[in-house]
Parts: sequence; C-alpha cells; structure tokens
Amino acid sequence: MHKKRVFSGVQPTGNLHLGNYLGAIKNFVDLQNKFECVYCIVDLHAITNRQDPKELESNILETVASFVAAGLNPEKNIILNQASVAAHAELAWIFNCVARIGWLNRMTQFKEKAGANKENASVGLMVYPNLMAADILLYKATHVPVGEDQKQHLELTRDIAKKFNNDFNCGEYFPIVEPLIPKEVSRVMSLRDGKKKMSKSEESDQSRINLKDNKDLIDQKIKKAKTDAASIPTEVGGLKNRHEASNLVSIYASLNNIKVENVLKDFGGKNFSTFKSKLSESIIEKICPIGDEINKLLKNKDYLYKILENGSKKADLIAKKNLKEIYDIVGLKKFS
Ligand code: AQP
Repeated sequence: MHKKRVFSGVQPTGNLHLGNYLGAIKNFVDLQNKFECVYCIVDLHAITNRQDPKELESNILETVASFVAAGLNPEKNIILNQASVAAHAELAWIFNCVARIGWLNRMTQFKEKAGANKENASVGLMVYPNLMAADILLYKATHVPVGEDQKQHLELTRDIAKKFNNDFNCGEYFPIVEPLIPKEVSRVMSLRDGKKKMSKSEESDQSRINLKDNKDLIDQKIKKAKTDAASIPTEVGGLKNRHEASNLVSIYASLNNIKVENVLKDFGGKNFSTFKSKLSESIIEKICPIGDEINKLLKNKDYLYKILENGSKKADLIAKKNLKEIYDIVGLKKFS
C-alpha cells in the first residue's frame, strides 16, 4: 500500500490562463487539505520548446506567484522547480530506457506540438512524457490532478510504472497513479474556436482569459467570445456539437461549483448576451483577485525565490532517497 501523495506540474511558458486554473490549479488548492501535495514548476519541460532565458526566469517566478495567489499554502505544500532537483532528469533517463518508442509515437500532444515539421522538433519534446512520468513516480505519487489534455500522458506513466515493476520484479514499487480530472470542465476551450483548447502558446490573446487580465479586458473578451445563433438549451443534450456554447456553460458551472444541468435550469431559453454578462461577472469575481495578488507578489521576488528554495530542499530529500532505491533495483551504483 502506498501512502497517498499528490503530484502535479505546470510549465512556466507564459501567462497562466483560465484553462490552467480550472483544469488544474483550482483542484490543487482543494487537494491541499486532503493530501500531502508536491506542486512543481516544470521548467525542464518548458525548454522542450525554445525559451528566451530571461523570459523563462520571469515566467518561473510568475508561476510561483500564481500558485500562491490562487490559494496554495507554501508552508503546507512542497512547491519546487524541477531544475532544482536533479533526480527528475536522472529518473527520466531510466524511463527513456523503459518506455518503448511505439508508446511515444502514439502521443497526440507530440503530434500537435511538433506540427507538420516533426523531424525538426526537439528530442526533448518527443520524450517529454517520460520526464513527466519521472516527475510523478520520483515521489511515488498516487494521485495527479490534471486537465483532460494530460490523460494520455498519465496512461503512459501507468504503463511505465507497470513495465518497470514487472521488468525488475519489484512488486508494486511504483504506484499505478490515478488521474484527478475535473468533471464539469475537464478541458477549457479557446474563446475563438470551441474545438481548440485554451492555450498559453495560442497567438491570439482573445482566445484566452489570462489570470492577470483586468475587469475590462475580461468583459471585452467574453462579449467577443464566439457563440452560435441558437439560444441556451434547457437540457444537456442540447449542447451536443455546440462546442463554443458548451465551453462557456461549462466554464460558468466550474467557476460556480455547480453542475452544467443547473446552469441550463437557470439560463435555458435565454440568449447569449444575458448569459455572457453573468459569465463575465463570475470570471471577474474569481479571477481578478488572483490577478491582483499575482501582481502584488511579483513585487517581492525574494519571497518567491525563498518558496522555491525551501520547497526544492524538501523535495530533494524525498527524491534522493527514492532515487537511491531505484538505482539499487536497477543495479546502478552512485559513488558521489
Ligand atoms: N485548456 C485547458 N483546459 C483544462 N486544463 C488545461 N491545462 C492546460 N490547458 C488546459 C492544464 O493545466 C496544467 C498545466 O499545463 P501546462 O502549462 O503544464 O501545459 P499545457 O497543457 O501545455 O498548457 P498550455 O496552456 O497549452 O501551454 P502551452 O501553450 O505552453 O503548451 C495541466 O494539468 C494541464 O492539463
């Protein structure tokens, strides 16, 4: 039996948005009262695509600030940056030797991110899921809160854990992790195209609500958000194939901690302009205080660095102990 432990990570690749918040960070905050939690700023993942070093540094700090502003308690949780704990990269190498090329070839995120020019993508982007498996299994985490887009990578993490346990005949050394995916809005979609996920790297800022957007900007983005000509349905079935409508209703449900069918009870039959003004109000009420707090925290960089330093030291203790066990299982010796 493994002790219950939560692990999750966020890439410091730019402005965090409503998708990152509703898909992951909101859940992180809820879980901190139930589990021992390790939350990681996955800077080694970020460099699988080219990053400007100065921007990367400031994005790392901004991600810590976003965690704390959203309600994560740095005393209660371990908050670290991946590059500070060398064992992440060391275990990833072992997993490069456990995972099969065929498994990685099936990963849809690689296909989406590499685009048409696959030959020119970094090797890091290809083996990204092995590093993600290492992040999680290094701490023998049992539960991983993520958005639905990461489900396939978590299945790969489970496959790697099973293969390692089996290959090295070590029982259930690595736990078989459980994904914790939010029910009402597992994947927040772009405000401009309901078939694409809301993403930091999407060129159009109008496609997303950033955690640092102010009231007027949120209002304007929601007013302009794509919808269709029909009114809001009264039943969940009425949202079928209405990607944009479904997205906005799900965002509202998630922000207000209610079910989609209850949103439809309140707004069914109404037009989108009425609904959009209520949606804006909800986003402003939940997101603007986080944005204000991020801006405040960013003025105290020493405090943010201290959070990472303390968290990374705590994480390193767990990681070193587990990596030693893993090296022993594999038959590797470490003399330093
Ligand atoms: N649109 C989304 N809906 C729900 N959850 C989402 N997540 C990301 N986008 C959505 C969840 O946020 C966590 C952190 O994600 P990440 O920053 O590590 O990587 P990502 O999934 O690649 O996020 P982006 O915004 O799309 O970044 P870029 O554009 O840099 O690739 C994860 O739990 C993820 O599921």
